[in-house]
Amino acid sequence: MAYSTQDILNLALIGGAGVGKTTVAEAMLYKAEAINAQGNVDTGTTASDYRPREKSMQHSLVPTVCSFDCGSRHINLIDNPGFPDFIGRMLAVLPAVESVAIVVDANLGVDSHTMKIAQYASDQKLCRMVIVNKIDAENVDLEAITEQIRETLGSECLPINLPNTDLTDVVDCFFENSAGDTNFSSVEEAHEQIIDQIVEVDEELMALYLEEQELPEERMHEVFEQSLREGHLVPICYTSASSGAGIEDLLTIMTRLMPNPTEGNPAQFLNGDTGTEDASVDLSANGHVLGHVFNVVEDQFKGRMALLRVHHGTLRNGAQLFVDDARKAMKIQHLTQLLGEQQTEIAEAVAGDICAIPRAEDVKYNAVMHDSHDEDSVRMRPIDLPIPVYGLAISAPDDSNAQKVSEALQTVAVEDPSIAVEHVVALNETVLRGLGEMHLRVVLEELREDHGLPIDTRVPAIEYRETITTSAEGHHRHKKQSGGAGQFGEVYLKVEPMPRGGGFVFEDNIVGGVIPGQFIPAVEKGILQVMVSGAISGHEMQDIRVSVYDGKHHSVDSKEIAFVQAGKRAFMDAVAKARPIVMEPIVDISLNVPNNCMGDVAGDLSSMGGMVNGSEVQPDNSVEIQGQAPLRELQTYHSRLSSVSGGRGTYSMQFSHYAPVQAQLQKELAASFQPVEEE
Ligand SMILES: Nc1nc2c(ncn2[C@@H]2O[C@H](COP(=O)(O)OP(=O)(O)OP(=O)(O)O)[C@@H](O)[C@H]2O)c(=O)[nH]1
Ligand SMILES: [Mg+2]
Repeated sequence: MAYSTQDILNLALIGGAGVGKTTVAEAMLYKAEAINAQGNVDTGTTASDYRPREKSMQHSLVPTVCSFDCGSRHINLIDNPGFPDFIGRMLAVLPAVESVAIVVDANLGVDSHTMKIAQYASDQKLCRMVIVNKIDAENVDLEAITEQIRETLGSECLPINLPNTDLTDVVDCFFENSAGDTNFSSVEEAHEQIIDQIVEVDEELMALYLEEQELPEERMHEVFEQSLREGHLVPICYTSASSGAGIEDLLTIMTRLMPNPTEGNPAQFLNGDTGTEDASVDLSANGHVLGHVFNVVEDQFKGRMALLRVHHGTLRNGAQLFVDDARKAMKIQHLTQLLGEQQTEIAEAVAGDICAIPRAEDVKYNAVMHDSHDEDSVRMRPIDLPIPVYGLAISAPDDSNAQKVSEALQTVAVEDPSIAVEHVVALNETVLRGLGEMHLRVVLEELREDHGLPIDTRVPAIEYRETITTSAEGHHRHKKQSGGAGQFGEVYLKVEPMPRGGGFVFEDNIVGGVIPGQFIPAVEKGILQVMVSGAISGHEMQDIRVSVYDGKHHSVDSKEIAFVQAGKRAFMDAVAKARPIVMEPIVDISLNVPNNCMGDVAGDLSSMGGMVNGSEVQPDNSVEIQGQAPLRELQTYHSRLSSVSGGRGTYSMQFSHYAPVQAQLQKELAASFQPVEEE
């Protein structure tokens, strides 16, 4: 079907694990006749969960694009993983869509994870709808769940259809105002609530409505879209993806009401080398091509495929595109549209569309692809992705595989924005970091099984940091006379603590050239050596301002090496007087545990020097706990939580901040530190 920007609907299914996103996607694809038979997650036959590991785990692990036509619309539906550990993968696709459907399990309602991701969608200014799925399940109380959705996600959530009395179908409350007995509330009440809500975004229309008690038909669509855009209306609809109830109505709502790319809020691009200036992109199908890579998929046989959302212009097969600020263009060949695993080559993708670019070896997640150097500095406004902290030190058991393991790790990091691979030089350790135990387990399984790589793991060393807590002055005179030429350099400096995140600031406050300008970089170099290797415990230093304000030089003996040494020693002298401390990473941890072990889990957390900041009983009688604890104690938390919760607890964590370690630990770290002396 030929389609234009106005026909496109980009929508991401988001929500917790197991709520039925993949099954809803499957039911929609089947209803729209995009697939011949409705598959099932339990038998591993869905279009979306096609990867072997998704089939064996019966959970989605990677976002999957399913593009299909329905009526006059071209729908790009993105099914996402629901596990909190994979939240980074889900968040990364949000800049590609105008709308999200938050899927809620009719049995369980909204939990804190769902609230969190719904908040992300709202912060991204995406149009939202809610799908209450599994209405066929036993003993569901849909009225109570609807109330809970409105309490947790906002009173702007309003039913746009209602389940019928025996929950085998739904009754439309918006288009036809059709008759039919409903499970709760009434068609008239739901209809009126929606109309009352949408007229609020337009004062003139509101006045007209109050006068005539009716809305002009031709204005209805426009105010509905405005309400979605402003987050003033979040329609709720009901489905049973397994029985098919409500699926046809869901498709009708999506095709008739959910925004096309020009009706949603525009993606937020930045321009300029500083990355602060807004760059508006107007979705015109003419002119320069500009797209954003929201996901990258590695296939060990087919290579890397970049998933691109076109934001401007029309991308044609064979076009030449620049990747970010690269000078050389890459030729786009085999432009593709995806329906799960199925790939269909297409001739072009218009502004607003989502497509895939195979053999995109040099393209990374978040790249901007464009066909004119005018757009070299355009970037997507960064989304606030969680910082991965759960780490495992990785090594190959033998040297022959070391290179392959290292390459495979880089590949994994390209696919998932919440995976970080870092080489800690000081410890000579390669550390793979993710959001939790399951996250890394899945990634390591992929490496071991799919790539056939033997990989050893162990608990990584903690990356402590050093800083100072007060201002102090330091001085060093470096003087050396060894046979012929001598070395001379003298430095006076002052150190000051900076707020967390301040990094390192170096100020040259020398007057009268007492240290000649050409030696200042040498002084800074000496100081940086200590900043990197640490002064008291062998860990990197941070949040320090250094001002070099006096010194001496010698016309013959002053040389770079002398000022490096003088800078280094003067800095160490100042740090020693500035009450240095060692800090450790503290993480935010979210736990879900059975209610009856809440006390044990909280007690265990506090025995590790952590604390509970809040807890909430969930509809399934589990408890969500939010807390903080030192990463040092959480490195092997998986087995610990497993024993306290009888194997039924789950958790994920992300970096929060650095905090001082206790005095005893600082003493131990300092005692085991042996600075390398070089003169
Ligand atoms: N009774 C009932 N079961 C359903 C329904 N929809 C899905 N399920 C079942 O619920 C389980 C989870 O469904 P999925 O579609 O995999 O859920 P998901 O949200 O994609 O889960 P993740 O991929 O882990 O995020 C499967 O066993 C489905 O068969 C429904 O409407 N009614
Ligand atoms: Mg799924």
